Amino acid sequence: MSNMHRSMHAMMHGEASRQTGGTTDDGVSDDVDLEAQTEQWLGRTAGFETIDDRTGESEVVVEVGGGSGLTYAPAAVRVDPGTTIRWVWTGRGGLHDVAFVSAEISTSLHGEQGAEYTYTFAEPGEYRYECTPHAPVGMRGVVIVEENGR
Ligand SMILES: [Cu+2]
Repeated sequence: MSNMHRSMHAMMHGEASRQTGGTTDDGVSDDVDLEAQTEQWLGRTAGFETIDDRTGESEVVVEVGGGSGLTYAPAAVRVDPGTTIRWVWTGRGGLHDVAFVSAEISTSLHGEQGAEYTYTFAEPGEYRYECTPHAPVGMRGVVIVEENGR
């Protein structure tokens, strides 16, 4: 593992706050809020076609710079709690990072093939992230962590 991996993991550990929707004044539940937020997020996500169901897997690889280079691939994954996501830079599309929306944390920018970053999602929730330089062109992703595959 690189130093980048270790330091980022330490930095993120315990800090990647769960994205909770909260309860709105009109009584809309957390779940509905989260689904609406994720739906809106994915509507503006480049390369998004469907949420990739990866429940049952302990580790899932997401390409940073998938396709022509300005997407995460797959952009949306559904996983079980305790699953490790491994973001692997493809070397395509220039400099990318992985910046979580709900927490003031992000990886460094990398352009080189083979850079990687891992994070294990212990808690159920919907974790949206984006690439800082390419957010305006829809380089976004989401990790949906659900108990019992729902
Ligand atoms: Cu990017």
